[in-house]
Amino acid sequence: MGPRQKKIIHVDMDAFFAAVEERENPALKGRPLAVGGSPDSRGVVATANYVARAYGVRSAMTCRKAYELCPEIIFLPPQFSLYKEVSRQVMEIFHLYTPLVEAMSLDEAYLDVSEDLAGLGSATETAKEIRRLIFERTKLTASAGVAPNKFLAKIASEMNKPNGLTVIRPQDVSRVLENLPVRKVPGVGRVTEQRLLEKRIRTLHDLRRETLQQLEVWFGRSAEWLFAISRGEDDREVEPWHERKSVGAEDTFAVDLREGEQIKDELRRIMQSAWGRLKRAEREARTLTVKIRYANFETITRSRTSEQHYYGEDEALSRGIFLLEESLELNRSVRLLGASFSNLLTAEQAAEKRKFKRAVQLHLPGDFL
Ligand code: TTP
Ligand code: MG
Repeated sequence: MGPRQKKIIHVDMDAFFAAVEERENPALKGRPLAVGGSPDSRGVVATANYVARAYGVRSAMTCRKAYELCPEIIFLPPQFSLYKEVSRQVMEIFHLYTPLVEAMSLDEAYLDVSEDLAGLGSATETAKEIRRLIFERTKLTASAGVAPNKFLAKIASEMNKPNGLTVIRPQDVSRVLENLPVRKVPGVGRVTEQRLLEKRIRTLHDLRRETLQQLEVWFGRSAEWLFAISRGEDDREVEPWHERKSVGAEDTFAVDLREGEQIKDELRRIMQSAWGRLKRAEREARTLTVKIRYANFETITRSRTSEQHYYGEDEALSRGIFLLEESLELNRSVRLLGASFSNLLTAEQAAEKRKFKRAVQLHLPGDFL
């Protein structure tokens, strides 16, 4: 018997922030609307409703550009607490159908419904029921995709936006991928896209012509992923607890360190590297640990957990140096130093916070319409 056939649903709310605003003020319906800063500010559009999108207005576009494309556009300031509350309601609905829910952001999640826990008969029926219940409880629409894996489910949910349900059955996969631009593959950004285009690979169909060996020559470690995706294969699990336990860096020195200032400088450098990793992993941490190994291999670790908040870079650095000074025994030489962050913010929380920050950076002026 082959591996179990997975059934994944990807749900994504339609024009989320804008849709919530329309719901709160029905007079806005049918008018072009952007949530974000005003046209004379340097703010950007967090999202636009589908009326405004018809004019070409898009997320992350400057408000000035949005205004040029659509002079009648209405700009509204974001109300995050409201969006978060709606998000909470939507996530609660998902959990009625399966505990295997991986939230990607406030308005988007993957659900693994391979096992029909809700007893609705099929993944498609489950997706229908979820969309129905979201509308009933929030008066908002969501689009959903049903497919044998995450990648295809995400592609599916985008295929009939807004307010659509798309099912990709195993036998539909090659037809769906035929004309799919490589840019739609998670992990393929502008740079990789450009490199693929240079090899005259525009769609997943084009990509499929290449051997794994050839892709390895061109793309190194990304080759396997590209190869699998070009065949519509994706074995990533839905991970409700998607969590890395710790992120850190350490260094063993060529020559043992004896001098206090030098030890501090080295720790600072290691902490900066650990901090960089933490940020690249898009995590926040409440616990910081410093590790010291003396020349005789005796190793000590010291940690600090902040009860209230997540570390900022400066605070983490000075706290780390403090831990070092507190515990370092004088006149002993140091063979290794390390620093790590743990007690990390979950993927779900981190995604939520990221989106929040992106939109907060709009620096909203007071003159909203
Ligand atoms: P998306 O799901 O990407 O966009 P959307 O829900 O507005 O529209 P649709 O899914 O129908 O295409 O993002 C969800 C919310 O996240 C969006 O309403 C606003 C916020 N957001 C930003 O603040 N900045 C961004 O660059 C993006 C893409 C989204
Ligand atoms: Mg959305």
